[in-house]
Amino acid sequence: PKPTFLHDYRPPAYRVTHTELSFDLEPGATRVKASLHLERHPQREAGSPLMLDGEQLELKSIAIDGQPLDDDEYSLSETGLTVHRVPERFRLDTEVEIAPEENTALEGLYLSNGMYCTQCEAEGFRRITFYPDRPDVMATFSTTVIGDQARLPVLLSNGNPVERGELPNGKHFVTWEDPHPKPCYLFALVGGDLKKVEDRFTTMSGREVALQIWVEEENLGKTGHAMASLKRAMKWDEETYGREYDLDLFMIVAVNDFNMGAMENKGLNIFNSAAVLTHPKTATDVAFQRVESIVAHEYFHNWSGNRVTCRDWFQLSLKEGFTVFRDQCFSADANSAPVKRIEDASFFRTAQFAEDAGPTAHPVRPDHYIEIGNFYTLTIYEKGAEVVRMLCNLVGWETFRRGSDLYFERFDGQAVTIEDFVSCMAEVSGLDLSQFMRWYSQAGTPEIDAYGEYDYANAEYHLTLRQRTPVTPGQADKQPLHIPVRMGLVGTKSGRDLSLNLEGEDLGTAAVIHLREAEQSFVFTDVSEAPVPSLLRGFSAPVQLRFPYSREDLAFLLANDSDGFNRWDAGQRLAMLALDDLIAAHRNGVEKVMDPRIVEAFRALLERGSDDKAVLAEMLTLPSEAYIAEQQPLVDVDAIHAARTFVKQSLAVTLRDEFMALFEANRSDEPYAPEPEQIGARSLKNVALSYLMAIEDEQGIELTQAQFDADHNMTDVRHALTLLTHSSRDELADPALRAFGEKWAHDPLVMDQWFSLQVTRPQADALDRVKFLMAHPAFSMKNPNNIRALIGAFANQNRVNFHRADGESYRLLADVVIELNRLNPEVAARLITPLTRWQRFDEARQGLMKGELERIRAERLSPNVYEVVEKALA
Ligand code: B3K
Ligand code: ZN
Repeated sequence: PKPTFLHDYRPPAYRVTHTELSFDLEPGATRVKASLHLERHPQREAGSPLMLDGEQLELKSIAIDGQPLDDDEYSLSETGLTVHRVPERFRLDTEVEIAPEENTALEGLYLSNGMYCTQCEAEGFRRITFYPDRPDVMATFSTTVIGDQARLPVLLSNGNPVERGELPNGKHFVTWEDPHPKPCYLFALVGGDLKKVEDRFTTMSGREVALQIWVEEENLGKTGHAMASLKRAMKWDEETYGREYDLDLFMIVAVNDFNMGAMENKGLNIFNSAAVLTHPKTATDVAFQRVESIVAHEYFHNWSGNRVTCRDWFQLSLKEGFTVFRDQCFSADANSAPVKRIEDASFFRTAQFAEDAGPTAHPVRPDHYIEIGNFYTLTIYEKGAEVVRMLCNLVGWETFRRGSDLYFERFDGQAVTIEDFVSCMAEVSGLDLSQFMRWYSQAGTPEIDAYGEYDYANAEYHLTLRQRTPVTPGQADKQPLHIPVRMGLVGTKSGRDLSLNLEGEDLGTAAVIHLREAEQSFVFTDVSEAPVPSLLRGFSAPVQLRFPYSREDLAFLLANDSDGFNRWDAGQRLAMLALDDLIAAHRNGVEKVMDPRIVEAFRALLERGSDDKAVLAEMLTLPSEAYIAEQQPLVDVDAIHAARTFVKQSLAVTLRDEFMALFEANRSDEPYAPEPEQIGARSLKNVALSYLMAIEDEQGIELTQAQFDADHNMTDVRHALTLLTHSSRDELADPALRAFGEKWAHDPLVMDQWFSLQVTRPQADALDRVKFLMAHPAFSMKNPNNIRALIGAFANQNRVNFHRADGESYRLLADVVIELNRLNPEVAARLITPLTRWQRFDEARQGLMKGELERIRAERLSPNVYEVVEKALA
């Protein structure tokens, strides 16, 4: 496979102005007829051949302007079709046969649980018909879907239904028209036996929109939250961005087999059922919140992605970074804003930092790829969102909104670039954003080393920031970035934010300073008392910040920082210092001793309480093993696990009564609602319970068992079952697991949770459980949710067992990847991730991990898996 390069971009030789499709969904012989209205691109020379993408298609007929082509007038290859000579404007008619029944890659047209559905982004449409499968070709679509009336009573596509009728042999058809020009990656089709839930939304200009969620009959009772989220998202986008929906119908369809969360096809979003279905008895608070944010994300794409789309796939973050930023702000408004920021930043610092430090690191706008399907990454999505957030913070919300209006107005109906977006922001703000653009081209996490000194005699505070971006594959030279650092100086006497006077300018008590040089000093004057600096408030830039804080400084910030995010971060940093010592002690075989300052800081937190329970729950949660590992020079999974367990147990022993009181104070029999107040209380109660279970406190065990038995809602039941399963009390866990597994055997989304919580248990039998559960009737290698819940959860969340010294877990993962490479390359490539991080481990594990990567490399590989493995072994 050969890479595609950004610098090779050229507009297409021919564009499609209108596309007519007709699908005959016949088992074993699905036929697709396409009529493409084509014309030469004005910027391209006359006489170019017409090249269309196409894979796994059997061509049945081809004609230009009604004239069938002779065999020597075109040629076919594995990847497409070339017509050697074509007119300036013409109609191309083709007919192909495809095999959705055999499509296990879940790209193009495939079957999920007996229903036909599509996934075309990024390059799936070429598995449906011959077409210029690139986002800068935008056409209106008219689609007729034909199917068996009994088996496929519902036939959907983009836009509005304009005609329907009966056909011979028990078939029927529906014709759909989508008036908005779109790239083919936004095409969608669904055919199946589905039922709908319907609602309405009146737009800001008074138009009525019908909202439909289509599901299998047994799931009709699980759509309420998605529908409510959709309506909130529509309203929010009108109020916040002035964006109105543009069709009379908006549909969501839930399917069980889906490679990702969901897809923003025009007017017909297709969702992984895990990202749309909820019920208090089957979905946790986390799942409810995930559904809310994904429904919103896909809806927001209607403007940021569909109306204004990407010129080429290198610009993917143009739509994804912006849309993630939009969904993050939506969720922050709908829930607790500080806790949303803590969750996002904490996930980012764990997972995106790791990606940026590994062999697959790439810029927010990559400059080459082999398989674009490998670039739906945390860097494109989450780092892309952080970059947009920085832009917003740099220019201020009102100006950002004007820039966004300008962008949508100027580029409506076009396929554009990241420069086009940033230039709108530069234009409305008057700022020079040229240095800022480096955020898009430079990979790697910038590191900032900060030093501060208080000059008593002159009442000055001197802050020095030094930035450096580490080398990443293919990028040896790094330039300084433009980094906004939001900060305050917290007076050690008053505990208050001091006024910031920087070079004669009064910045109030909180400000953003701009780091542009490799090293820069900032002198604050009239600093009335010795301060502790609070830096990078709200995680104002996606960087790793180091400052030589003492434990007293951190305990002070934890208690006094006016910025909620940095209060949380101070607690995390404090815990990290203690964990570092304990990891070293474990490695050196020295007795572990708990730092009393940590215990006191936690006691203070518990005594003080908080208005925002969800924030307090975050503050009481220790850094994850994955995050701790990210902060270590060499990852020792056993030492990390032992150290973290030790801290947790020490806190639980000393603060046992406090945790018990916290648990009691936050239980409730109220009917379940996925609302911020309730979610916060449940988190806090469940965090308390997990401390009690860390020491297997007898009363704690009883409470856990009772919480499981009470069966009040899935958040509580799952948490209790997880605590039992991860404890040493198999005599309690086993019957509970059995009862749960039997009760929910019919519900795939609950069975996925049952898989995950078992394979993440720390006990040494976890790998055996993985193997055992892979043979369970509810598990299928063809279902991506099953793969993620069982194999993915084990490899990414059970660090001690995945990194077993005998390498048996690496072997299992490689076996699964090899099998999936044939079945579903996109999911296979993603599953390799933990093996690509071999550099971070000791030599023995490095050898074992590389050995497995080499074993994978020896197979006949899909481009997806090939690209990842090559990078990992480079
Ligand atoms: N745009 C889709 C992702 C498609 C991934 C294809 N391999 C979902 C989203 O970001 O909204
Ligand atoms: Zn998206």
